[in-house]
Amino acid sequence: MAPKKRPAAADNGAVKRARGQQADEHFAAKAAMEGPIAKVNTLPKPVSLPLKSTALVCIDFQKDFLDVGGFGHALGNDVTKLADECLPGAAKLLEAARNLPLAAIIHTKEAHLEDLSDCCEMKLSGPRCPPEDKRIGKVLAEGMGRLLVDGSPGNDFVDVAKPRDGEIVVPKPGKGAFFLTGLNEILRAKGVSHLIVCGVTTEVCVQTTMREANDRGYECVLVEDATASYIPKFKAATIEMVRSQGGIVGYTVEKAEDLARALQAAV
Ligand code: TIU
Repeated sequence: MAPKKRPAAADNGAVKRARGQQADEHFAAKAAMEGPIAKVNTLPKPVSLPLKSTALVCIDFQKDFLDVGGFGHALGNDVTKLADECLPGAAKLLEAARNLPLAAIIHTKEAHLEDLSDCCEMKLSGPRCPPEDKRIGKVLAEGMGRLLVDGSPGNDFVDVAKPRDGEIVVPKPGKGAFFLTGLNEILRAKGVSHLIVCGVTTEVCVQTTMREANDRGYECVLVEDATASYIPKFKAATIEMVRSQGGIVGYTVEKAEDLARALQAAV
């Protein structure tokens, strides 16, 4: 008897509709053709960054991840080495970006509503959660307030990476900054094609966001000394992954200082 043929996925109406959506409604803007263009010594090959369509994206530089008594600590991590590893680099990027004609400076924060209605059950109380008193919405250390809850002192940005007037803050309920946030619409409205990416933690929110961005057509540059992980070998692995296979997720640059100099040289 001839084996039964499985219907091709494309026969399924829903799949067809999803595939047929106008892709360019979701894609990054085209790279700016006019204005300064920085040549940056990235890996796996050099990248050209058109300043007018490049945004700096700072991911989750929050006390919840960098300070004792925050969410990262509640998960059982040693959080004490993160700040020294990535904040000096982040400060250099922010200082440079604030003096350049970039398209935007974006700060994301992993932050849930006070009633936790935007926190899925799995993240709130699922089997992979820490013990009950260390979960999202609980207080681990008095001065920090409720873990990962918007408006709590511990959910705020660390001083070095605090947003300034005119910069965009994007609260997000997930690890990726594109999920349930409107970030894509913000970037598209500002004509962004390229992202300079820094933040914590490298293999969690940073990598997830870069993968989301890459699928939407944003060219991403990850800045190695402006990102950090609780688990150093995961940071190293992420950097290698991003630039493997010809740059499957994007580009990497070792030093914020070198990137800042290349941006400044272009104007
Ligand atoms: N746990 C961990 O490494 N990170 C997170 O939960 N969030 C971010 O990376 N921001």
